[in-house]
Amino acid sequence: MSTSDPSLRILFVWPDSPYLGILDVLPLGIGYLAANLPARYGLRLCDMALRPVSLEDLLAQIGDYHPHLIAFSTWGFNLNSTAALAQRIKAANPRIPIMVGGPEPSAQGEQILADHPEFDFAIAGEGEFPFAEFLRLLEQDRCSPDDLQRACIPGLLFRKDGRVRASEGTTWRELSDLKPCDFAFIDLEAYFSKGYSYGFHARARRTAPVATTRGCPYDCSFCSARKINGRKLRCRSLDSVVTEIQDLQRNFGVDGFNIIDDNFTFDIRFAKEVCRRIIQLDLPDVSFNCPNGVRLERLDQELLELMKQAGWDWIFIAPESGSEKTLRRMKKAMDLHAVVEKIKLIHAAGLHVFGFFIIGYPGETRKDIGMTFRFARRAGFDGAVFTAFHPLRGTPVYEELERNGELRETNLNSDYYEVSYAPAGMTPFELRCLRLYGTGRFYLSSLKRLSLILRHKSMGNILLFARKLIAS
Ligand code: B12
Ligand code: SF4
Repeated sequence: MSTSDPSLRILFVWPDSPYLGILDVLPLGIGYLAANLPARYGLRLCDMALRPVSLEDLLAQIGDYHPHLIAFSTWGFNLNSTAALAQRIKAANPRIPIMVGGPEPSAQGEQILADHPEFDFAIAGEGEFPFAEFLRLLEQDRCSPDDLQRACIPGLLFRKDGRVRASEGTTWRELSDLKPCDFAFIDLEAYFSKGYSYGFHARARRTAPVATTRGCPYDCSFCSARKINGRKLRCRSLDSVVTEIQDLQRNFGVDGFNIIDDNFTFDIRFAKEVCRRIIQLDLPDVSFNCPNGVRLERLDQELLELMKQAGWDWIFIAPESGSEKTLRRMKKAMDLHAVVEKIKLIHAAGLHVFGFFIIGYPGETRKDIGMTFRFARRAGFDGAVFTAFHPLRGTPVYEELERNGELRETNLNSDYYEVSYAPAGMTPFELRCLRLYGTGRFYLSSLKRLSLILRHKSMGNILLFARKLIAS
C-alpha cells in the first residue's frame, strides 16, 4: 500500500480495550478507509488489540515514521483508551494532528471535540469520502480553520476561534464505487492465527465479515446505527459482493461469512439475488450467518429457502422484548404474534432461529422482564441472548434519559455485558442476576435447545460469552 516517497504518511491506530478480549471486532473502518484512499499515500496501522504495543513503542513508531496525521478508529468501548493515547501522543508530538472517526464520534458529533482537546479533528458518519477530501487538503497544506470552513467536507468536525464547528451535509453516498475492506492491511491472517472467529457456523474455521448494504430506515430508539450509515438503504453491486466473497475464500481461506449489514433482508429482492449468486458460486463447505440479526418482517419462504441453500444454518432475529409496552417505548415496530408465525416459517425452511433480547429498558418493571423471558421460551427460539440495556450516546433514548436526569453514568464506555444502567426500582446487581436466571431457565427448560447449543462448533465463543455473563 505505501509508496517509497509518499506525499502523506498516515498512521492509523486501533487501540486495545478491556472490552476487546475475545477478538471479535476487527478494525474494519480502517480497512475500508485504506482501500479507498489514493495509492500515493503512505499508510501504516498500529493494531494494539492484535499485538500488544506499549506507549513507549507507539511513541517510538511515531518518531520513526513521522506521520502527517494520526487517525484513530473509535467505538464507545475504546474511547477511554483512544483519549488516553491521544493525550500522551499530543504531549510528545504537539505538531502532529490527531483525527478520530468511527461509531463513537459519529454518535457524539460536536461533543467529541468539546470533551476532548487532545483530538484535533473528527469525522462523523461514513469516512471514505470525507477522509479522502480532508487528506487532499492536508496534502496541500490547506487545513487552517478558514480553509476547512470553506471546503465544507461533510461530517468533518474542527475548531475555529475556540469553538467546535461542523460542516453541513451527510457523508452517505451510493456504494457503487466503494472498494471493499482491505483485509491484508488490517492483517486478517494474523487475526486468524490469534483465534479470531465470529458468528454461528457449524463447521467454519476462518470467518470474515462482509457488508452488502449500508443504512437502516427503522427508528429503534436505542440504536445509533443511523448516525453512522444513515436511514436510506444503499446496496453494493452484486458483482462486487460476489468478488469479495471469492477473494476472501481464495486469499484467506475464509469458509464462514458473516453478513454484517444492519438490515440485510430489508431489500428482500436484493437479498434473494445475493443468495442466488452465492448458490451459483457453488463454493464447497462454506457457511453464512447474519450475526447482527435481520428484520423478521422482511423474510418470506422463498428467501429463507434460498438462505438455507446458500449456506445459512441459523437466522438471527431481534424481537428485543416480550412486553408490548417496552416494544412501544423502543419504537421497535414489532408484532409479537408475527414473530411466532415467522419462527414457524424459519423452521419449515430447515433453519434454526436465535433471538436477541434486551432487559432493563427504561420504564421496565420485573413483570416486563418476566414477559420477555417467557416469550423467548415459548415462541420457538432455538437459542437466545439476554443483554442488559446499555444507553448509547447519540440515540433518542439516551437523550431522553439525559434530559430527565435519569442517567446514572457508571461505565458507558464499555460493552453490553457491563450493566451500566438499571430502570427505576431496580439495581444493576439485580439485573445481572435476572440475566443469569433468564438465560439459565431458557436453556435448561428445553433439552433440544441445550443439546443444540452444546453440540455447536462455535462452543469456544459460547463458553467465552458465558464466562463474560457470569464475571461481569
Ligand atoms: C457488525 C457490527 C458488530 C460486529 C463486529 C464488526 C467488526 N467490525 O468486526 C460484532 C457483532 C462483533 C459487534 C460487536 C459489538 N458492537 Co457492534 N456493530 C456492528 C455494526 C452493525 C457494523 C459495524 C461495522 O463493522 N461496520 C463496518 C465498518 C466499515 O464501519 P465503521 O467501523 O463504522 O467505519 C466507518 C465509519 O465509522 C468511519 N470510520 C471508522 N473509523 C474511522 C477512523 C477515521 C480516522 C475516520 C475518518 C473515519 C472512521 O468510516 C468507516 C467507513 O465508512 C454497527 C452498526 C453500524 N451500522 O455501524 C454496530 C455498532 C458499531 N456496534 C455497537 C456496539 C455497542 C457493539 C458492542 C459493544 C455490543 C456488545 N455486544 O457489547 C460489541 C463490541 C464489543 C465486543 N467486544 O463485543 C454500536 C456502537 C456504539 C458505539 N458508539 O460504540 C453500533 C453502532 C450498533 C448500535 N447498537 O448502535 N458489532
Ligand atoms: S436496531 Fe436494527 S432495525 Fe432498529 S434501527 Fe438499529 S439497525 Fe435498524
